[in-house]
Amino acid sequence: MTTRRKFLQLGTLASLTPLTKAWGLGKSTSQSSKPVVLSTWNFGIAANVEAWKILSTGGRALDAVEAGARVPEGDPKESSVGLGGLPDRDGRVTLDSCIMDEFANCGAVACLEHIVHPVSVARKVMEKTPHVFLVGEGALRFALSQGFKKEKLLTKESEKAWKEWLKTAQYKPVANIENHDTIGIVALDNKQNLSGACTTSGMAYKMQGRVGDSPIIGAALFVDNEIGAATSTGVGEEVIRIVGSHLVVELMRQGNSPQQACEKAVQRIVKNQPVKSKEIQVGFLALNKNGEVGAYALQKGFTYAVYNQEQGNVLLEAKSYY
Ligand code: SD4
Repeated sequence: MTTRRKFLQLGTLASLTPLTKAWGLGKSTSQSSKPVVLSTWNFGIAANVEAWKILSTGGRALDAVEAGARVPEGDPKESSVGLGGLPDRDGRVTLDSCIMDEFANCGAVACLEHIVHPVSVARKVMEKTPHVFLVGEGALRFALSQGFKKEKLLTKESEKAWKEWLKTAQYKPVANIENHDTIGIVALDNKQNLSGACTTSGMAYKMQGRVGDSPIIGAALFVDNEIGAATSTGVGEEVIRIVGSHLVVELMRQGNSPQQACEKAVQRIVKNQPVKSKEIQVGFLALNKNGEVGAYALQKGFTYAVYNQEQGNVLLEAKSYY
């Protein structure tokens, strides 16, 4: 797993660039830098590379975000997304994912087991069913009917970590910011269309059946093609309480820059949870129609990757409230 500690050693992989300089954050410039893609955490760099192959050749943002999310999903070394994700307290790897396009079409799955690429199942829900959201056994059955293969997602490493955890079985549903990471990815394509996707294995050792923000449209992901797109990571319960990504997009609609919108959403969490917010991590990413980006988190250490033509693929650290 690439931890945020290792992020500090990633100098050769991607340059750390001061946010305000590189991305014009906070400016109300109409200067367009499309296409652009941004993704959460260090694995955002690799996710962006796949997304960029599509965006840079004139492809659709929807295809780009799906391709990007599939990267950490399929990486057994990432213990927080798909294959190799840390299990719930009963040893079951259950995945949550959603996707949304420029027409407000959306699809989602939650508590999905045995499928390496839940984002692609979410897309099938969006495209092949009259529904938005399938969960558990029904989601699995649907995935299998669409040709997805049933696989074992619990790797030796994850099983070992789970067995170690079982010795004390201490569960604090607060951020231990090393025990969960989610791929959230939003993109703007050449035609100026926006899309986004989000996938996670959720909080490690969660209660069976627990679902966080990641598959919930409006919470961990929202796209409004007139305005912008947003995604979140961190303790999902706090994001759900403020319907975070929808809030960020609506704040942009009111005239806030992506950066201001992310900051106001995080401040809302602090206002709701003045004590708890000191101990947990939540981060937001936002992208508007002009290709401007924003990022903000409760705590230090929220990294994300941005890729566009001018800057290439850069790993940045978001500013934080604390
Ligand atoms: C969840 N938001 O299940 C996810 C976890 C996460 O970084 O984002 N971790 O609550």
